[in-house]
Amino acid sequence: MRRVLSFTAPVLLALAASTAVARDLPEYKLVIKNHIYQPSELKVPAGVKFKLIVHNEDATPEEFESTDLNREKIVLPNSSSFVYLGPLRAGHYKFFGDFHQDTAQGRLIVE
Ligand SMILES: [Cu+2]
Repeated sequence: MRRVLSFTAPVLLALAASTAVARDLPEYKLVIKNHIYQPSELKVPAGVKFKLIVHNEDATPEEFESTDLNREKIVLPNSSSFVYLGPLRAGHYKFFGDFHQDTAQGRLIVE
């Protein structure tokens, strides 16, 4: 019993800490409409971890994807999803909609 307690307590503390950090992160939002990202250029601060929410207003699924940012996330029709990003260095990071690459293109402007 004593061994179990000494093992689980640090794990629970770590979980509580990561939850608190995630809750306090700044949030930025992209909207997908007619298979186009709005805005197509999103400014975010350098050196900060943040939550990027992607809301899909279309009736078909999309996948937020970025090779530059090493992320891909399915966003169901009329739904939101999110990814955690950063801290990022200043620069431009392209993203796209994997299912509609002809039109769904954008970039993060990190400064
Ligand atoms: Cu993909």
